[in-house]
Order: sequence, then C-alpha cells, then structure tokens
Amino acid sequence: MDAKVEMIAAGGDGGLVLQPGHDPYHHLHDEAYAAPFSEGRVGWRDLISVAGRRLESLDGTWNFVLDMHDEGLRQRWFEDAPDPIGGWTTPRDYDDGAWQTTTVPSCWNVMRPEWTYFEGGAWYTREVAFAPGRAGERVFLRVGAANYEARVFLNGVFIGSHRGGSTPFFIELTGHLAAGANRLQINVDNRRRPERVPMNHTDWFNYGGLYREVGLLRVPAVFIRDFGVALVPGSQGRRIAVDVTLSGPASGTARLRIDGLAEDVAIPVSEGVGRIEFDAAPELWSPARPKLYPVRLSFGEDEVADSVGFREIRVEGQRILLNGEDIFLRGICVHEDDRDLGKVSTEADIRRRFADAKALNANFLRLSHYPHHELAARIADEVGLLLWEEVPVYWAIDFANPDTFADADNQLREMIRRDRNRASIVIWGVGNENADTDARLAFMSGLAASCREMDPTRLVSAACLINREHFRVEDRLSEALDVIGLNEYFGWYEPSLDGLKRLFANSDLDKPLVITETGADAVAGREGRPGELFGETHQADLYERQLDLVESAPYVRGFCPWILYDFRTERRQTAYQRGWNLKGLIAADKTTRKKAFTTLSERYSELAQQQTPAGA
Ligand code: GCB
Repeated sequence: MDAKVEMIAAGGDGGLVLQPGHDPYHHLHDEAYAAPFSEGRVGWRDLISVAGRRLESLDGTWNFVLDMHDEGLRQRWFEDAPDPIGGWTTPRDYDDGAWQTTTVPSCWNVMRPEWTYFEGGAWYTREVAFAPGRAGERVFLRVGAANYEARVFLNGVFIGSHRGGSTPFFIELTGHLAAGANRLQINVDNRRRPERVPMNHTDWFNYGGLYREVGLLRVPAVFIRDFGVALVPGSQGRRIAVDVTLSGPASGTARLRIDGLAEDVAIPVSEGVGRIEFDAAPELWSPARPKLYPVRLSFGEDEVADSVGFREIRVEGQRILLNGEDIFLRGICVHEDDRDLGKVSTEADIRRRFADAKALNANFLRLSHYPHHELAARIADEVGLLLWEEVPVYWAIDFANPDTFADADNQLREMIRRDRNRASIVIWGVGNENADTDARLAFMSGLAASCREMDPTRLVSAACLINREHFRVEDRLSEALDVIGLNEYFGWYEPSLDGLKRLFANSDLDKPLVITETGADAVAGREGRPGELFGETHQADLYERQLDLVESAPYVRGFCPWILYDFRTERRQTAYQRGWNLKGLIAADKTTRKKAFTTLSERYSELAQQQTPAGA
C-alpha cells in the first residue's frame, strides 16, 4: 500500500498535493519486491485427492500479459487502486481488461512467434462467477501445473504461492470468494535458476504458463484429503491395505467399498487418520490383464471414488518380479512435448503415445524427466503399461543447498501423493545423471528415503552415470536404490560399443540394472550409410548392437532407450537439429516412424515371447 499514490485536494487554488508518507516512486528502488509473494507457499500436505470429484473448470479464455520486469509485483497491479483518487487519475502502466487473451491450459511459447523464447513472469486474469453452496463448504483453487512458480491473487489480495513446474497445487479460497463476480489473477514465472529443480541447464525446452487444467473444488467442512489402496507387500496378493487422511483431526468411521472384493469395510479414523488391512483375493493387475476395481470411500458428507489395480512389484537378487514372476522391462523414454502445444498434454496425445509404445511391443515407459500429466498414469492403468515416474533432479542441481532439497522433496511428495493409487507406476525415479559427490549422495538418499516413507509398495531408482575411473557400474547411491538405472551412449557420444562390453565385464551387481537411456540422433527420412551420424541406418544398427550386448548381461533387466518422439530443445543447434533433439524413434510430427522403430519393435516382440505371462 505504501507505494500507492493517494492524492488529496488541497488549498483554495484547486491544486493537488501528495499525502505525506506516500512515495509513488518507491517500487523503482525496491529489489525485495518479490519476498512477500513467497509466503503462504503451499506444498504436498495441501494436496487434495480429486479421485471421482467434480471440478468446476476455469479453463478457457483468460486475459494475459507478459511481464518481463515483474512490474505487476513491484507496482502491485493486483490491488487495482481506486481510480480516480481525489479527483486525479493516477497514470498507471497496466490495464488487465485491455490485455490480449490466451487459452488455459497452454504454453505461451507456442501461442505467438514473438513469445517463443520468453522466460520471466506473466499474468493471467479472469472473472470467476461464484455462487455459495452449502453452509460450511470449503472452496479450493486447483492448478494442474504451472511452470515454475505461481502466485495467486483474488479480488486484489495475495492468497498463496507454489513452486515446482510439474505437480498440481491447491490454494484455499474459502472466505475470499464473494457471491457473484470475483477477479482471479495468477502470476506465473518460468525463469530458470541455478538453485531450482531443474536448474538452468536441461536438455528440454523451458515452456512457461498455466499448462494444465485449472478448476475450483468444493468440499464439505471435513473432507478426505488423501487415501491409498494397495496390496500389502509380501502378502502374495492376499491382503489389501487402505489408509485415509482427513482434512483435520476428526474422528469417526470411514466406509470403503471395492466392487467384487469388499462390500462395506469400516475404517476407524482417529484424529484425522485411519488405516486398515483385510484379506482379499483380487485378480492381479498386469500389462497383459490390466484389471481395475471400482473403489468408493466415504467419511461423513464426503466421498471419493477411483478405479484401482492390485499388483506387487519387488526385486529378488538381480531380478525384477511382477506378481512374483520375473519380468524384463521392454521400455521407451518419453518427454511431454508437442510441436504445436508445447508441454500441454491432451488425452488424445497421451493415448497416441501409449498406442505407439504398444506398437513397439513395449511394456514399460519412462516418463522423463518430471511428473507428466496425471492422466498418463490413469490411462496406463487402463491399457496395461508399466511406468517409471521421476522428479527433475537433473544434472548439476545445487545439491548442497537445503532449500533446493526442500523444493525437490516437495515435488517428489506431490508426485507420490497424486499418483500412488496407480498400479501402472512401478518405479519412482529420484534423479538423472548426477555426478557422484557427497552432497548429491546425501540429497538423493534423502529423496529415496522419502519415497520409502510415503510409499512402501514401489521400487526406487535413479538414472546413474558410469564410473569412468574404474569403468564400472559403480555409484554410491546404489545402496539407496532397488534398481540401478544406467544412461550410456556407446555408439553415439562414444565411438564404439566395445566400451559397453568392457563395462559389463567389469561390473558385478547384486541388484537389477535397467538401461534407462541410450540412442542416436537421426533425421527422419535421411537414410545415411552404415556408421554415418544423423542417419536412420546408424540409429537402427545401434539399437541392434545395443540389444545384442544388453541381452547377454544377466543383471540387465530392462532396456529403455532415448526416446519415443523427437523433441524441442534449444541447446541443440547443428544444421540437422536446429533446436530439436532427434533421438526419437518417431519424428516430431508424431507420425513418421524411423527405421529404428521397426528394429526395436521386432526385437521387443522376440523378447515378449520369452517373457512370463505377466510381462507379455
Ligand atoms: C541424456 C539426458 C537426456 C538427453 C539425452 C541426449 O543423457 O538424460 O535428457 O536428452 O541424454 O539426447 O543426449
């Protein structure tokens, strides 16, 4: 308020003077302007399960402006100062009613050519018509994802903020919403910063915006915040555990129904939490038979509903066991990237992604390098694909910085909370290609511990690097992992596959290893001679040669090359790439298949025939 110009009429001559204490130029000299808007930050504990709930959509047209100097925060645009004041119309540098419009969800980078490379703050404004509901009702704003930091303002008041570009957040609007028209503003900032997660150096495009759905959620005064339904590990598929967390410390009984398995189970809830285990014999979920059961859970006036699969994933020595059966992960990595929509994932796009994975005869996808749209895991549950989900602890994170850890840990917990009832997800990934330093070991072991604390039903992994000194698979983080992920680019960044042979000969592992990346760039339609870089022939040959070696190492229990589709990345600027990573098996049009697609699908078909029924 201190920067607001309040003019008062003074003197008989009709002149205007500034009220003492008000400095209209204050914002020009205040570099701490953003500090108040990092308060009230919401995180994983504020998430609310949306399973089976109806959200009032706020998608569609919003007023929009880019704000590269953060003037909106500096000058507090959201306050919308009364105008005119004391007979004087204060000149101001904004008018959100006059801005251009955009669509939510979207990424601004693909909306207009001149916005392609914009990194900074932007403002989204819209009116929200609100009709109060039942007495005691609580109302939350849900944002599916905003990259990277978001600040929410309602009717001129700052309500809360969130950081982390790929997970949802909830901000309570109860008490702030008026009956009738309300003005909602969201400031989104996608600046890359060295201390954030990811940091400023990545091999994917830094899209900005409100790029997943936005909506309002109404719940009763006491509501179900979170719940989990899963097999009890080690119960041979014969016992189910259900846990429930309410919005506050209420006590009572929650009621559960799983069609075909449990008619009406009473779950005692004390001080807001309840847990129960009971015997049941569900048909187990697997890629071959992705059986889902309808689940309903209620407490008081609140109810959630979901479709849940039951399966067990564990490791035994060098093997990965799905429902007790040995499984080889025939995988492919995929980014959330679209030539036309950027980071926006539509249902049709996700379904195409999975149809292409099925055409490859894959049974596994690595959703790299950040949490993808929540629909991905829902659809994978339905169509029968195993998933690896991960957080963007990518390359040179500021591992010694406790605030960076807090950010990464929150993103991880938000991802687990959001998706823990999805049978398709079998592995949580805690990072990708990070140098084996003491600080990184502590940071990522901490993340692995968070996975185990939040979810004892899945495996933990990370995509690790080769120890170049000993030329071995040797990473101190392995101790904290169930499965070792390995990124290796023999035949692309390194000339010969002899290195891979040597690596396997030198390594002796007591856990399963999954090749989490390998590959080669190829321009779609450019055949090239054998060995010629950027040609389809070299890419396809590389896949053959990699698989020959990989299949010979007993501890390699999965192959997940890089990547399904070509994707945008501004750090690739050769004449072939021009801002694109071309390691896709399919071009950026998501239609043109390269030779390596056929190669891999044939090899995966052979592998599938050797597979136990669960993984076929
Ligand atoms: C990697 C990274 C991935 C890159 C890929 C590449 O090791 O994990 O994000 O895009 O290599 O193409 O070099």
